[in-house]
Amino acid sequence: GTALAELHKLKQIGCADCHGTAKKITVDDSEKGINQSCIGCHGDLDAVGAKAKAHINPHKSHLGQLNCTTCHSGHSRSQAYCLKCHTYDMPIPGGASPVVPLKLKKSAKKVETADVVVIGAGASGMTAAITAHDAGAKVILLEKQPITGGNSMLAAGGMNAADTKFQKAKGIKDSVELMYQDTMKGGKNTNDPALVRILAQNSSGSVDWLTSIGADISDVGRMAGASVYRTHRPTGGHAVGAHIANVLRKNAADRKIDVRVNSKVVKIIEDKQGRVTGVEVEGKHSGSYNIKAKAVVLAAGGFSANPEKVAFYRPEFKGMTTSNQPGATGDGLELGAKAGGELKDMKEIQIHPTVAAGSRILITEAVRGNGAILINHEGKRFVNELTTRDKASEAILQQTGKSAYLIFDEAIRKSLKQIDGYFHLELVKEGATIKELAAALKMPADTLAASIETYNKAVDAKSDAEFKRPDLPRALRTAKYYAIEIKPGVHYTMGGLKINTDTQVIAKDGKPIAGFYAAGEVTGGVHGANRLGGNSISETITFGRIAGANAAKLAKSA
Ligand code: MEZ
Repeated sequence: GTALAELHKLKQIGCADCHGTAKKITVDDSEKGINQSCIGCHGDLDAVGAKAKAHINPHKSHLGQLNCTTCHSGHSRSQAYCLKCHTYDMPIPGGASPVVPLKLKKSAKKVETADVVVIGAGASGMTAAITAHDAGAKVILLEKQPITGGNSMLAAGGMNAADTKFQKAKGIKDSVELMYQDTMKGGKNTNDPALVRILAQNSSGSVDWLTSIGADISDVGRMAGASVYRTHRPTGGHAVGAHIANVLRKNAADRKIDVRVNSKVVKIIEDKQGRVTGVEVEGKHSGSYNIKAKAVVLAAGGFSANPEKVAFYRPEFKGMTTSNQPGATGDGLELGAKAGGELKDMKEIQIHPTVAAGSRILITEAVRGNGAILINHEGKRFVNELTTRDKASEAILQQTGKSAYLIFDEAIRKSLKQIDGYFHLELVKEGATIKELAAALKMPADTLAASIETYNKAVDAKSDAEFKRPDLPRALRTAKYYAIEIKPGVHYTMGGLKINTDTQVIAKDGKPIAGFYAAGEVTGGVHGANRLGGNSISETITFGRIAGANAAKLAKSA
């Protein structure tokens, strides 16, 4: 194989064309300079994507604007980032090259300074960084992955918030108290009540904040375990995560916040009194360096994509697929624990009932929220589709093949834009009639037809006597009819670092660790034993804002 640098040379494109003419070639960890060279010749991701003919187009993906070097490497093997989760046939120039990493001369270990360092560039981290910056702090945001967005980028269904202007405009009656009660009940009352109060009280303000910085979350749907329509998402029912990640990225870029990808924090540094004073970073090209900071915000996410860690805490989940991005390995939890933080609820790992069988693609709960039903291989309904995730997953695992089908019709398809993506990914089976769909699924047609008929009558009667589904938004009567085979998969880790309502990390002695804040999935306590769908994005924005504001306040007072 030939590495990309060699392929360029064959076309008379020399080192200086990509790296400039400086005597000593240096590449920054985020590879910004080299990416500008790629774009200068080839055009940006959108321009290249527009030319591509592939059905699954890596230049036009849900990940948004990536660096070219996320997939293309000049001196070692290139590989589409998509293949870390998907199994498409996705050849890439330089993909067969031998791995001979270029040895760049690393400079002597340096020490930088910042007011606030944020670890992890998912929604919590980006929100904290933007908030701290807006409060006047000099911020450095560090991300170990080659792209920003974290797991938030994959969030599908929406963001829960109570008593918002969008609910009011739609005549939906909700309250902070009801969101609090639903969240506590969903978490089996093991949540930290003070944190749940903060989540519910600030949720509407967080929707306003996101809207004020350019997000569209005006559509409101319903998720399992919620008493009312409370899940905010983009108009038409597009996925929330990719949209929010793009808005946060743009806001960070517009403010010229120092965001560094390929930059892994390997240690949180403390002084003799146990006060957090900075971080040690391992940069992809620059090697090891330290950043001295007045406050550190840890927002490094959970560990659903770390099968060993999942199996350690929950042996029964061994071998299960995950819906998470590859960086969700839980290193942040270890960093926080080594810096003295107490871990709680580590065994509380959430299984999402509907991951497309044989894949890592989450089929959003919003499909059920908008009316889809769950049918087993024998053609029968078997559960209230809007029960909490733990109960729905348990019910699916008891069915033949430990899987089931999500069944919906054209009306449901049209009600939720995200569903188009599942067609694009060829996950959907269909039939012009229920009989045809049953044939495609090799399922007894009479049983399937009878199950759908019984369900439709329940919708007409506004009462589901069989399974007590609390919301029956649509009967399934509009051809075509569709099915996606789903299996439960590891989706979210409720446990993590103990924090207080100011997002300060709490040590084993029960006292806050000075200078150390945490927000998002790396923390434990907000969700108790079971998180409600839509509460994660809500948590990331609310607690990210609190962490950013408090870190900046501390930094400015120091
Ligand atoms: O919060 C979630 O995990 C969520 C809404 C997932 C989904 O099914 O879309």
